[in-house]
Amino acid sequence: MGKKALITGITGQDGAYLTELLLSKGYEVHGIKRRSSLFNTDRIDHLYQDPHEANRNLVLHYGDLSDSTNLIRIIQQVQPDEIYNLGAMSHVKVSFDTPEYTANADGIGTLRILEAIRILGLTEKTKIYQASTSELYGLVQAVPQSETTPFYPRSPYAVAKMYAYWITVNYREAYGMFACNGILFNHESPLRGETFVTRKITRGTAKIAMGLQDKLYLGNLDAQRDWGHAKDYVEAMYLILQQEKPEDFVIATGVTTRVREFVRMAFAETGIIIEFKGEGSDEKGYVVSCDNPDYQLPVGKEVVAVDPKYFRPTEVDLLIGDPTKSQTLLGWKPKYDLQGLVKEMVAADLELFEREKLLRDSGYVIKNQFE
Ligand code: NDP
Ligand code: GDR
Repeated sequence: MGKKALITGITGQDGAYLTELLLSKGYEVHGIKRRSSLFNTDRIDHLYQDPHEANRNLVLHYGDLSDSTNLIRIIQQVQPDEIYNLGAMSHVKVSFDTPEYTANADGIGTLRILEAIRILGLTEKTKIYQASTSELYGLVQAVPQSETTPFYPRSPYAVAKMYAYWITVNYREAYGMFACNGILFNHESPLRGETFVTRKITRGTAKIAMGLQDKLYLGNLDAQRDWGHAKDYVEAMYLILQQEKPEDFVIATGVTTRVREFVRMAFAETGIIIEFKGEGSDEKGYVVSCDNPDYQLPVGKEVVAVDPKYFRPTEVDLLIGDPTKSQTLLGWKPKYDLQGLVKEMVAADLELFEREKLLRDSGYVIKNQFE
């Protein structure tokens, strides 16, 4: 019989790629989804199986990381071999607006899962993967950041994830549980949430090229991130739980890039070359040339501007990971580089907005897009 996995956050970017991966390996996958007033399963709809079908290998359960009773019930029912705890309020900027909720879901939520395993007597059976983050490094102490670099979290999100990191380590040491942290650096894809910077940029680029948006407003263009592809990173999650010994791993590409450069690369994918002028809040991006006959952007047009409302009260300036341990022990190596990632994301957003344009041209109303 195949293994059973339970994924919290199955409706998110990583949840969707991980579900595909585990199904392809013969797992029976169970996922926890939150009740919402609109359908929230877009990313996994292609994997959906009618609940009336026999022998389903993908099953969704309503639940929430803030509700222990529900977590205990689902874990008891499923008896998973592996739990991937990906559920979280995952937006760093939004965590400054909802700090208590973020602590509850991202910090205590992890404790609830660990306690559920203990209460149910599953400490020998169930392995757990905790979605830790490079945001733990926060204010730069040393680069590149590895498993031994000290933490200095810089947001309510990062502080909540720091609690989750240490409670995972503590349950491993105290109760001998197979509990591991994957300290993952930023990873993106066409499924990335629309308000994270890479997706905001690729969506904005596509809409500006197609004449559906005038300008892209961003925050700190100087921030440096180590960006990888989510598809590569869910492979690492899986590998971490297949090791002999439970350990924590940094997953990163080892290459860092500024937000400004990501913007340039995205526009270049559409044949539009831009340059930046000015500094700080006055910095702007202008069209230098446009060699794509489909897009009519005049040279000199201002397409990017800074809006300080996107600045964070405390920022993480530089992230660059050292993946030596994961490469050596897990044999993990990313298949995508940044150029390939940007190419795929821009292509997907161009296709998305071709469809939206068609709807708009046919008189349908397009939904509001909040950033
Ligand atoms: P997403 O924001 O795309 O997905 C988050 C998921 O968590 C969604 O399924 C969401 O449900 C669910 N969720 C949110 N709050 C709760 C809650 N209270 N109870 C149960 N589920 C909840 O994040 P990613 O897929 O990008 O990231 C996955 C995990 O990895 C997160 O924990 C994130 O913090 C962490 N991480 C991500 C990195 C990245 O670069 N992507 C890097 C390092 C760590 P809904 O769809 O209903 O909103
Ligand atoms: P991050 O990702 O905070 O690193 O967290 P995000 O894409 O939100 O920001 C990356 C950097 O870009 C700067 N930035 C902007 N960010 C957003 N969202 N919107 C803007 O307009 C904008 N302009 C500039 C930010 O200031 C920041 O420096 C992500 C999440 O997936 C976390 O859950 C995860 O833990 C970390 O990555 C690793």
